[in-house]
Amino acid sequence: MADVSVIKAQCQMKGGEVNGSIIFEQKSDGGDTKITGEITGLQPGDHGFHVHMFGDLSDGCLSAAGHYNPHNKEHGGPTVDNRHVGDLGNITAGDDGKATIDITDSLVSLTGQFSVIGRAVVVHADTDDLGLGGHDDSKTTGHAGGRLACGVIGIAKQ
Ligand SMILES: [Cu+2]
Ligand SMILES: [Zn+2]
Repeated sequence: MADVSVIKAQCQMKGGEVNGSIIFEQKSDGGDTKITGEITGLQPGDHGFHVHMFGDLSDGCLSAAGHYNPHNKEHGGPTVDNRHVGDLGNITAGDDGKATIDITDSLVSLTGQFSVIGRAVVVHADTDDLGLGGHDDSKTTGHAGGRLACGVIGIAKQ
């Protein structure tokens, strides 16, 4: 039997005013991934928070393209079955513009065929409506608006 270790990845979010640091941790034999960290410089309130397809920031956060969606699902909230793998819902900034992130997710993985390592995290200007808002883009982006900051998920020291 192989030893079970913890896989650790990190993401530095950069966007001018908005910056942050996120840590991902998962056991090497799979299971839930813990996502923790902090983003500062936000407007108070909820902001969409997703893993996007590409770790390509050559054209800023735009070249990260759409939400990471290897199973061809609709956009949704983190607790429903019909969601993109990258759909982590919202993070909430306080009056000081700081959002503390503490998410446990069953689909975001650091290992296997659908690993998110090398992909990008994006935080948005607006609230993710979790697919329920009835806007043209609710079922694709959660109507979360512009991209404030992004970063590539990279392997961290274990
Ligand atoms: Cu996004
Ligand atoms: Zn999505």
